Formats: sequence, structure tokens, C-alpha cells
Amino acid sequence: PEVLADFHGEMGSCDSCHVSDKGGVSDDNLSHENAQCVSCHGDLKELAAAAPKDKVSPHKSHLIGEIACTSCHKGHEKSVAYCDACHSFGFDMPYGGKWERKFVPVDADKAAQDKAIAAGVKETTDVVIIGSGGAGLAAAVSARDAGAKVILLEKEPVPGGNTKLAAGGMNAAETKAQTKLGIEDKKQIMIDDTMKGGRNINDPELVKVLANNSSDSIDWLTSMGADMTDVGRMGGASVNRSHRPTGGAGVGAHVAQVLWDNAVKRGTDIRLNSRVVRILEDAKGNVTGVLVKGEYTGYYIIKADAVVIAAGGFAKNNDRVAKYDPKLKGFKATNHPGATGDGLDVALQAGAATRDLEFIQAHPTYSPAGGVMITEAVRGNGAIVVNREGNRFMNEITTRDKASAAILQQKGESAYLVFDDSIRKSLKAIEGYVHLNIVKEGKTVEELAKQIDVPATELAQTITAYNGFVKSGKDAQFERPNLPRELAVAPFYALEIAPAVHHTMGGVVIDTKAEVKSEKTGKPIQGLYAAGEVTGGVHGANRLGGNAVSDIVTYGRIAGAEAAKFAKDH
Ligand code: FAD
Ligand code: MEZ
Repeated sequence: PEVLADFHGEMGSCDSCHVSDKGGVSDDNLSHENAQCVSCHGDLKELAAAAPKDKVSPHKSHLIGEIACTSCHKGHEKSVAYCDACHSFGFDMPYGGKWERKFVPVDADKAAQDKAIAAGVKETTDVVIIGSGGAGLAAAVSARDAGAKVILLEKEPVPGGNTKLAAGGMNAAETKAQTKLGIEDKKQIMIDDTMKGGRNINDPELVKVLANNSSDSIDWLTSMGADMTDVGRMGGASVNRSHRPTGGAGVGAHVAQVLWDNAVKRGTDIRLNSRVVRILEDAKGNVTGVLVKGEYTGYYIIKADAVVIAAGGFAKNNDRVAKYDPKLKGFKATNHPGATGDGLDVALQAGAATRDLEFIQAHPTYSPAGGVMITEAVRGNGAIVVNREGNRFMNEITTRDKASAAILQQKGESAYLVFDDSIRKSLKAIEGYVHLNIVKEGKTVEELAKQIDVPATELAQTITAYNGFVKSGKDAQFERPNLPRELAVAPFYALEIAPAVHHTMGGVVIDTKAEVKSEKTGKPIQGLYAAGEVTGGVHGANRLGGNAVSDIVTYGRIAGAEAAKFAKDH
């Protein structure tokens, strides 16, 4: 047999997987087909429990929601390991093919799209949300709480977008967690840090809303079951304000899971494998709904009073990235495979204004060996960065634009992140990197130096000098503002890091109610809202670490509530 369906076909008829009297698949989520897989093979948790302990298990997933078996195990075509889209595990999949994706523009297939539009409305709802990342899920929860009927559409087979990958934290000022830890912060300081980090080209009104609602957004998440009690430092922040789960576990998978659970609990109609290819408008330019391409069901129209674009950024689309910033041509990206910029395309088609598209951020610490971003929280908790000569060359927690530029100036255009066992113990996220086998370890600094091929004497001198700065409370070399701990507890660790495209700061122009502005009139397009990485203005020219999760929760909430209100008054 060539594919899974052939093999299953040999054992029984088509209705061992499909609903026999329906013809074709059950829906775009393949709900029935996936239930059939689980009924014979067990669910993800059961399969993960049965996996060998000494290997990276594809079933031990950090993805949110209930991951559909068919995301990887295709029936009528070769199976693929979806995680290969980011990592390079090289799993030997039964009936396996190579994971790859060709970018298809949203306006491809125009004739079929026009035909579907001519066929008319298939379904009606109050609010359509495009994207199942944090902004989309937050919008779904708040729109449902405001009484709207909501359909949320996600083009990927797995939900959560970039949000599920977020690691270091969510920025918020004047929170209960900060008070408990004795951290003195002010919303105004968060505003000042954000404007400074964004080189003062941010929309100040959007920044005020971000900071002034940040503590409330933490409380909102907490009220729905989130744990945001650990607080660390991110680059460009004056104080510790990056909130994450206890022990420093990754923030994004947790927040996305809490929002997912709450969106599901509130009865949101969530459809995966469902790509929005056009926002529909009437002759006056008011939004009337969306044209969707269901992976299996084809094109159809949903009529809606309001649409929220929460489709994320475009960092994974290197052609588009290089068009706006040619220096980034050929760079790897930290993002999930769906971050291609479709949201921007449908918004542009609908006449939205855009801003700041040329500002694209590289994250300084991506591991080329693992295909993963190493969270800034490792540096925030005390790690240093050294070059191939074993020397520090920057303030490790400066803003990302400066840190990335400094690393690219070093020999080999990469560097080493160096930390000790006390830092490892302070941050659960590090266990993930150890699990991926990308962290080098030495019982002594000298042994570590050998492992990463840097001169042992220089590395030892660098660490001794750094520990001296920690003791005196002043980094006399690079003025690093936080010096949380000496690097003194063996074993010592290092991993190679280099910058990779991480965040697209620009996007659709919104106001403080998350209404999308028209390019032509400068006024809001009636019924169109946007939130999260698809928008521009909140982060200016350079986003501060931790501000994106804050952005998506606060503006996702606002967009959902405003869209529901608009639908009600419509
Ligand atoms: P996403 O979460 O990307 O969701 C958008 C969704 O829309 C995607 O699932 C996408 O597939 C879908 N979509 C796109 N187009 C369509 C379409 N046409 N039809 C249907 N669906 C569509 N920020 C922080 O503040 N703190 C952190 O610690 C942090 N860590 C990060 C770590 C990594 C590895 C990465 C990549 C980013 C990190 N960020 C962090 C940034 C932050 O995670 C993102 O900016 C943020 O989560 C974006 O949320 P979003 O909801 O706007 O978009
Ligand atoms: O905001 C981010 O992108 C972030 C904090 C990433 C990280 O290093 O964890």
C-alpha cells in the first residue's frame, strides 16, 4: 500500500473511517474520521504515555487543543510530521512524505472563488474571527460573553498560531503578582519603555491602552484558570514585568490552552483547515462576511455583521520579509508555518490602511541546530552571551534589534549562550532545550569550553569578570541593567545561537477600539476589526519581549467585545 487509506482499505470498507451515508469527509475538522482513529489507536495522551522514554516522541506534543490525528496521518496522500515544519526530527512516519508547504496567494483560483460568491450565502452568524492564535481566541471568548454567535476559522490543521510558541512571558504593570514579589512598577513606566523600545514611532494612544489594561488582562486570564505568577525580565524593560506560569514554564502554550478551553466551553464554532480568502463588503464598503476555502469542503460564504482579523504576522514568508527588509533574505524564522501574511492580504483587498511594514524583528537567540527559539528569559534569568573567542560583546538584555546586530558582527555570525545549573533550575522552559539535545554540558567551565570549541582560559576569565560585576552590582563592561546571579553552580551549559526572523511589527491600522481604518477615507471600515500581530502601531519600530502576548490578550478582548456590540446594534 502507498498511503494509509490503502492499508485500511485492505482491512475493511471506507466506513471504518468515513460516515458511510454522507459521501466524502464529515467536515473540515475531519471530526468523524479523527474519532475513528482514536477509537482504534487511543488518543494523543495515551500514545504519548506508551512512547519510549529515551526518544523525542511526536505524540508528546506542546500543541494546544485536541490535536487531530489527520494533521500528520493523512488518509489519501502521504503522511507528514507536522512538527518537522519547525524542528528537524526526521521521524520515520508510516507511509511518510516530507513536510513542505508552497505558499498559495489568497486570490489564486479566482474563477472558483467568483463561482462560490455567485452561489450565495451558505451560513449566517454575528461575528467571524479569522485565526485561532491568542488574539482570535481572546476575541472569541469576549464576543461570546457579549452574547454574539461566533464562528472562528483557522487555516492550519492545528490551532494556536505563534501564540502557542510564546515562551518568555506576558508584560503587565502594577499586577498582584508583582506586588507579591515586591516589584515596584508603574503603567507609565511600561508606556515609556514600550515607546523607547519602539523608537517612539508607536501610536501612543494604542500603547496607553496596552499598558493601562495589562494588569486587568492578567486578572482576566487568571479568572479563567491561568497561572501567571512567575515574573521575569525581558530586554528593554526597566523592571521585571514579564508574567508566566510558576517555575518559568512557557507562557504561550498555557495562555492559548486556557483561551481555547474557554472559547470551546462558551460554544464557539471553531473550524480548522478553513482559510479565509476574501472579506466581503457591500457597495458602500461595509463588511458583509467572508469567503472561506475549506480544505475538504471547498469555497463557501459566511454572512456576518462583523469580522475580526486575528491572522497573525508574516515572518515565516521569507519572500515577503525580504521585500520589506532585504537584509533578512534567506534568514530562518522562529514562527509557525501559517505565519505567511494572509491576514494582511485579505485586509488590503478590503481596503484597509497599513503601517510600519518595513519593521521586522530578528530574535537574537534562535538555535539553528534545534530549529527553536531560545527564550530571552534565559538571559533575563542571568545567562551571558559569548563569541568564539570566549568574550562577552554586549549587554545581554538590550533590545532585540541591538542584540541581533551585535551577534551578526561576530565571527561565524553566531554566538554562544552560556549559563549554569542555577539558571537551568530557575526556568522550566530550559528543560525543553535539553530534551531536544541541543544543550552542551561541562562539569567545569573548562570542560564546557572544550565542548563548544572556545578558548578555555578566555571563557573562564569572562565568567570570573562577570561574576565580579554581579557581586558589585555594576556591569563595568556593558552596563547590563539586571545581574540576577553569578554563574557559579556546576554543571555549566552552552548552546549556539544566531538571529532569526521573529516578529512583524507592521500591519493593519487600528484605533483604540480595534476598528480597522480605511486606506481611502482614514475612517473605520464598518464591521471590520483587527487585533494582534496582524496590526501595526502598538510596537513601533521594534517590539519589546513580552509585549506581544499582552497585545493579543488586551486587543483580542477589545476586538471581540466591540465586534459583538457592532453586530448587536447592526
Ligand atoms: P497567531 O498566534 O500567529 O495566530 C494567527 C492565526 O491565524 C494562525 O494560527 C494562522 O494560521 C491563522 N491564519 C492566518 N491567516 C489565516 C486565514 N486567512 N484564514 C484562517 N486562519 C488564518 N511574545 C510575547 O509577548 N512573549 C513571548 O514570550 C513570546 N515568545 C515567542 C516565541 C516564539 C517562538 C514566537 C514565534 C513568538 C513569540 N512571541 C512572544 C510573539 C507572540 O507569540 C506573537 O506575536 C503572538 O502570539 C501573535 O498572536 P496572534 O494571535 O496575533 O497570531
Ligand atoms: O516577546 C517575545 O517574543 C519573547 C519574550 C520571546 C522570548 O524570547 O521568549
